[in-house]
Amino acid sequence: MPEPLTIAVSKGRILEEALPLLARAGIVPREDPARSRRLVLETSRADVRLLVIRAADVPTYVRHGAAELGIAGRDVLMEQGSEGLYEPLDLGIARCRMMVAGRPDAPAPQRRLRVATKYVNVTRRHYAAKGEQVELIKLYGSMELAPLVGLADRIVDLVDTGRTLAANGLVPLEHIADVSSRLVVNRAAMKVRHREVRALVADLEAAVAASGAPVAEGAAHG
Ligand code: PRT
Ligand code: MG
Repeated sequence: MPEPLTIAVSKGRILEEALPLLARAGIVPREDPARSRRLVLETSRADVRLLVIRAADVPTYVRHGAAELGIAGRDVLMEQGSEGLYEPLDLGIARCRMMVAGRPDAPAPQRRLRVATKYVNVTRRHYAAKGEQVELIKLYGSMELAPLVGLADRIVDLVDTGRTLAANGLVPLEHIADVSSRLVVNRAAMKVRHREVRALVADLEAAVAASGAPVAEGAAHG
């Protein structure tokens, strides 16, 4: 029996939506990942195990080959870059939009716009493309608070229903990107374990197709 293939996935909404897809590919964790404290989960397939880690850490594990595959939000991939990764499949799960948001009533400031976000790279590129110089404020969460307390004029965050923005008196102002979760594959594993990896990608592709979500991107990003 060769080493199992390892899929890195984050707890929370991505795992919740990934589990039905994985199940359709015959991959069911041996314990309930929502309850288990274990970070490495064996599955019903002896050739596949799961690593349960933080969303922002998934590309790192896969890039370094600690996991051959991973499931990562496009937001995280846009922010971190997809160096060392193939991105063979849009899983169509955990969908949302990355948006600029702010207070509806705020006058334009007489200084550089202050933008709070955890996506500083994406935000820098977004404003650079518009030819605007902004001051970036890096936060790790609860971005919606920043405009309320005068920390920032705008935020860049993920929006799904829009309820979080509305609850904090904010409105979406600009659309940056549509986000869903992507399957990523370590480039070296794609070569060295080509047959196993291709077979698993094909299983997941079939699972996505069966779920009625969009299928392959076909593209391999560098
Ligand atoms: O929670 P932790 O700090 O470990 O990490 P994380 O916050 O990155 O993880 P998690 O599980 O919250 O999100 C993981 C991934 O889910 C993200 O990287 C996205 O790819 C995807 N995703 C999809 C979302 C949302 N939809 C989403 N709505 N992630 C976060 N949100 C948040 C958003 O930041 C905002 O606070 O939900 C709020 C907005 O939701 P609405 O419905 O009120 O608009
Ligand atoms: Mg979170």
